[in-house]
Amino acid sequence: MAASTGPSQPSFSRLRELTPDSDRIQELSDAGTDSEFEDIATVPQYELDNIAYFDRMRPIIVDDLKTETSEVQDETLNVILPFLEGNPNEFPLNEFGLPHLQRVKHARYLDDALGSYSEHYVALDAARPWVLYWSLQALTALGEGIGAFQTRVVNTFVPCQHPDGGYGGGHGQLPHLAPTYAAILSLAIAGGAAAYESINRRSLWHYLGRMKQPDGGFTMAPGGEEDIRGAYCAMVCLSLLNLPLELPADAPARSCGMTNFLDQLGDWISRCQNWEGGISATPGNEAHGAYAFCGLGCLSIMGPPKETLNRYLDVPRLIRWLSYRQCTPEGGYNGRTNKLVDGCYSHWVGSCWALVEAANGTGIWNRTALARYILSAAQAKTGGLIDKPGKRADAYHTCYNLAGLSAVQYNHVFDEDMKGSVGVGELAAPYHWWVAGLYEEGKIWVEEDMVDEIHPVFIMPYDAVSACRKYFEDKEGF
Ligand code: FPP
Ligand code: K
Ligand code: ZN
Repeated sequence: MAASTGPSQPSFSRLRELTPDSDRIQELSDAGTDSEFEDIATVPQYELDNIAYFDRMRPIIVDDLKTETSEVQDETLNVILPFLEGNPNEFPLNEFGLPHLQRVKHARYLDDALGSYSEHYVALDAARPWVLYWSLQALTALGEGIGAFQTRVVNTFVPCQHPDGGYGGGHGQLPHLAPTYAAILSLAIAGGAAAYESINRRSLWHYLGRMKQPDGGFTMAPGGEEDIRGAYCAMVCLSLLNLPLELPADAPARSCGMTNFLDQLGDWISRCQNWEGGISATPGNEAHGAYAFCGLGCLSIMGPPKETLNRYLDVPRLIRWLSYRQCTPEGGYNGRTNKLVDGCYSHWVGSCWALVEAANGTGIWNRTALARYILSAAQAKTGGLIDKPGKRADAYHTCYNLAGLSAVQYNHVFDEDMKGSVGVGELAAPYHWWVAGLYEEGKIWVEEDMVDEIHPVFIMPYDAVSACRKYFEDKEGF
């Protein structure tokens, strides 16, 4: 190999430069060049046992080109590493040396999140249905009963429902598919006939019909943006509420010859997979973890993942892109190429794996490292979960970190032949999932750090999913 044109040799100088503990990094570096695991004397035993060697060290090969991107990545690593290697929050540790899940603090944080807000939060008004969904879902993930909120949830959403169908953020606000999705999930989590019956399914069906576009996708609002969130949100509503797949007579897409909500939808999703292998908001855009989950969720509602994912996506290229989202040594995920780790992608990317595994059996993810990021770096000292150390907790990051932790802890399987009392009729594929057991290999949590199982397509409790669908399967007409 000609030295002048070959790849540059690994240089450890920048590793030292980045760290306050240069001795430790020197040790890791020496061990790296010699491949001598035993030399890493300062690494606690739990890490040696459970966290793969290369997953706990700084990058060996560092590009000498400095850019804004590389600098912010370096700064971020310096903020995060102390949380992976130590315990700055002084949380009680489990037997693997990682912080316990701070269940009591998180539950208290979520109770607060469901309370009153000062006028400073006015910008959040249109997202009120989301705050309810994130908080309720996160509470159920922590195993907390939400029965006490049932009536309040119904009362909150009644005035958000628009007379022409769908939900807005509050009384008098225009409907939009995002708050509609959050409202339907919240009502389904709350459960019970009062919650279910509060939903005007007929007007919602018409509303969804107005979102269907001639190219197969869905807009988020009348005349609004068409993106893959729309496709996922529409499929979630149609399936959970057991609405007819036939387009309503007044759906504008009928004038282009469409008759069914699924017309051209798979092909439209297919066009959202880009050259990176990931999935973007709309055809031709940058792939992003949140949109990847929407795409996979949508396809997993349209039919068995083995059929739909393999028919409409290049699954091996998708797997490659998803696996590249896991950051080393952070352990958590980023949402897109060359961006920063963030706890919410524990779900947006982490929850893709169950769906991909159902499609071709292959998940390339380090569950141990993801759990380490969530427990060590994504728990706020005073409760709630976060993007990364230094950020404030919010209901969104609390919900999706916990959903990611659940994805890590359970093995979900799709069973084509599953027979049950629920899951007859249209869009019935998502009622064929069950939890086959716990993930054990390399686990670094104990019982106390377990969250509840979460339905891999809807991101809410399994029993709330089947109870809602069953209610509307048993009901005649709208
Ligand atoms: C980039 O933000 C993030 C996006 C462009 C996508 C956000 C979309 C969702 C969270 C999905 C919503 C899903 C439904 C079901 C409505 P950023 O640039 O701040 O973050 P990044 O640097 O991590 O990409
Ligand atoms: K982000
Ligand atoms: Zn985030």
